[in-house]
Amino acid sequence: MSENEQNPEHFPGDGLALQEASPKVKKPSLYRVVLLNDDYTPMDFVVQVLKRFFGLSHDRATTVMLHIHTRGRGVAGVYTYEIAETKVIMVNDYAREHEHPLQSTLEEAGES
Ligand code: TYC
Repeated sequence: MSENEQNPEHFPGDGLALQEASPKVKKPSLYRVVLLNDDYTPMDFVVQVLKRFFGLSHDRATTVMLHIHTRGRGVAGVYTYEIAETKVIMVNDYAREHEHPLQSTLEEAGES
């Protein structure tokens, strides 16, 4: 037996300054998908986009569309980066396919 183990006053680690481990997991950053107003995209089309790609009810989609129409921009949804990026691509491709100028973009929203 070592001298230490025989000593009744010995506590393992006593007197050692231990540094806390740095956190291993990070809160995921969130991103807003923002739809922009324009003069040409039909209101019905924007409502359809908000329902189809962002899962909004008809009433909620109409409210958000009118907000964008009057204020210039509005949040369609908040997601982690890869999902938000995919939504932006899908909306912009869908609008282009239908020959409407509707555009969406990403905006950092902080962490969850
Ligand atoms: N301003 C368009 C119009 O008057 C409607 C519209 C709403 C367009 C929202 C884009 O993101 C948009 N037809």
